Amino acid sequence: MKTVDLRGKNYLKSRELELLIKRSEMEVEQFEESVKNILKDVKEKGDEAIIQYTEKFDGVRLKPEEFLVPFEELEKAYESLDEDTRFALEVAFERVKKFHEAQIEKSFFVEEEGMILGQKVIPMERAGLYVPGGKAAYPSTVVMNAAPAIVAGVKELIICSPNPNRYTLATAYICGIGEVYRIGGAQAIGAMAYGTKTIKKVDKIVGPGNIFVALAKKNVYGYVDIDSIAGPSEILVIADDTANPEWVAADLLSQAEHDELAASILITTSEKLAKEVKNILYNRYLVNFSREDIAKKSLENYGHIFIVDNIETAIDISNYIAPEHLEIIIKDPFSALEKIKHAGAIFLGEYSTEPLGDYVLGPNHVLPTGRAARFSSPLGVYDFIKRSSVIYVNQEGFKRVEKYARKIAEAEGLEAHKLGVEVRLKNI
Ligand code: HSO
Ligand code: ZN
Repeated sequence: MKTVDLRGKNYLKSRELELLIKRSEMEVEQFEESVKNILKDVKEKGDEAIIQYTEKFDGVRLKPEEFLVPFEELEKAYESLDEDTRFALEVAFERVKKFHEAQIEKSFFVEEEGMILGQKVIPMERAGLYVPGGKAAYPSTVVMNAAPAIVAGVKELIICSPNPNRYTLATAYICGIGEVYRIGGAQAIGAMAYGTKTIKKVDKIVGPGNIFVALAKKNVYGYVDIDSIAGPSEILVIADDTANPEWVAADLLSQAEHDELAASILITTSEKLAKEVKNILYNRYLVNFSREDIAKKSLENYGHIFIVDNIETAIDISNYIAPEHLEIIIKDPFSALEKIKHAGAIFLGEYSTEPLGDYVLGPNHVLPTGRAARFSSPLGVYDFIKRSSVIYVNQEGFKRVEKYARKIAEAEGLEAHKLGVEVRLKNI
């Protein structure tokens, strides 16, 4: 973890900051070819291709009727969890759903003389949630992806996951998802996008995955909608001398433990805090730490402590980085809120630790990474709805605007457009 003193410097030009900004430019071309081939195969051969690739990559030969996890297995997984874990996941699901209810968008209609114009909000019919297999399968991510879809009114929600573990299955059960397929990788994305004999095509694919899954999602975009492509996690903590170094260090570590490429950044006005946080991280928390390897590499790769002259500078740098998670642990955190321009989630004050947000508070933990907070939002109900314009005009309304339409049709040289208006004019 690097400490960089930016006091009195042209901070936005610092080399370390540049390195952090460049972090999201991933090299992916090398896998593009093979992902495209897998997708093509799935499109052409359907279930047969799914069987082949599942055998090749996941080492299991499945019959099409074995793709679907029997409902009793979901029930069994649910019952296998200890009561406290089960309850915690149920509380999380309820809280996340409740929060997302505030995002529900209503249809609207405006009336003018002779016309009613509006917008009808309609949920997508069928969505697919990808859940990675193995260690990166988080039950909280199932909750965070499922809840907004359910609140939006998506009737058919399915999961694809290679070798789904019992947490994935139990959480599917808690979220009321009965259609879980034990397939993964680019082939699962292909199945959801194009449909096969066994797996019905979806309208939208969401959820995290490895590089193959991410590339496959990019490639099927247009056939179906997708969520954004998530990069490695990020936390940026802005803290002054009132912050507790143990708490700050723990929060930085909570991102570092996700991924070797995760970025944990502290920007502080306090030299003392900078020193203490680093000391606690390396001499206490990282000693005998279960995910020491990952966290250490992440801190070495992208861990930074920036010391700055004042909180305004800290906010300026944070806006430049546009972090996925931003914690503001200063004397009056609300005073900073107005100045924050780009961040996936903003945690205010010392008790608002990111893990609470990751799991139970309610706002979504699927957030824009790699500076995408400059132009995108947390996953939400709005990602699972679409809008249709509604148009009604009677003779009165027609008369009010018809001549303008005719004029524009003339300007565009579109004769039949003009005709559509003229044939009605004769009736008046
Ligand atoms: N912090 C992660 C989400 C997560 N944390 C899942 C624990 N489980 C990305 O926002
Ligand atoms: Zn997390």
